[in-house]
Amino acid sequence: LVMHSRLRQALGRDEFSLVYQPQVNMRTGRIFGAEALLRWTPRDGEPVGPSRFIPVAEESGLILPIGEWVIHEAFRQARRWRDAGLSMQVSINVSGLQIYRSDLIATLAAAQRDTGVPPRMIEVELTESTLVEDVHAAHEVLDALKRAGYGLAIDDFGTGYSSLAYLKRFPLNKLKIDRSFVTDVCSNAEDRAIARAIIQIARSLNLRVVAEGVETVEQAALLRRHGCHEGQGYLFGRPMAAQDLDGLLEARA
Ligand code: G
Ligand code: G
Ligand code: NA
Ligand code: MN
Repeated sequence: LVMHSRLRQALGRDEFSLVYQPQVNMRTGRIFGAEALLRWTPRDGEPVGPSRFIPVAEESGLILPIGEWVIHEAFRQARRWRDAGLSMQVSINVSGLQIYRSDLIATLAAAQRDTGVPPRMIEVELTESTLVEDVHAAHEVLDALKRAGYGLAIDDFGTGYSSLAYLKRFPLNKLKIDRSFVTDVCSNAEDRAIARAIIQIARSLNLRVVAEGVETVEQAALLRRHGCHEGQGYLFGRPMAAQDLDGLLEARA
């Protein structure tokens, strides 16, 4: 309850920010994009982690205005990278409420108009559980996203309650292998089998596949050997302020 009322004021007090975690091509090592991750630092307090405040924002509906701010801010950053001559795709996390209780397409279109960033530079990340809440409604929104030219990634793949049928039905571009399968991918045969199976499903459906939570060169090498296209994790970079990522991009250029 206390957090709820503090969250309600947070947008007006400018307490949110986005950090960006690099995503790399496993073969070339090139940073081609970044996932935008929301941070909340109340003026009069310590930073609050998203795993604590996002559930509260979702239950209260505050995720709708907050999510709208995230979309506009992510587009503005994509625009800055574009103006700097950098080709960076920006991934945006979207909650179920934004799909089912708001006009996500209109919000994206407004941010697109404001910034001039082409939709192909933006990717929307959704979880499996979000998709299966209302398959019919999700389908309409996802088809519209696809028609508008946005990328579509399934986050935390393999952890939700879902059927493989939606892989065929929904217009997806990418699967993100959940970190829980990556952490022990080198030492645990079951995790390795699951990671390989996800990579194979993705590749045979012509989807891109990215491994989350890559922390070691051994994990990266194994996943690359099994055909994983992309990686994200502390090995390549932590979630960081955009200007710090700029430094990383310059150092690599
Ligand atoms: O870095 P990390 O602690 O940021 O992320 C924790 C969780 O919060 C992840 O599951 C991530 O998907 C989620 N998350 C981060 N930023 C956003 C956001 O802008 N919107 C939504 N809906 N979820 C987010
Ligand atoms: O959207 P998603 O649920 O995938 O959020 C990603 C979460 O994973 C964020 O909280 C981010 O900070 C965290 N994360 C990203 N890379 C790593 C990593 O290499 N190791 C660990 N332990 N966590 C990571
Ligand atoms: Na995500
Ligand atoms: Mn994830």
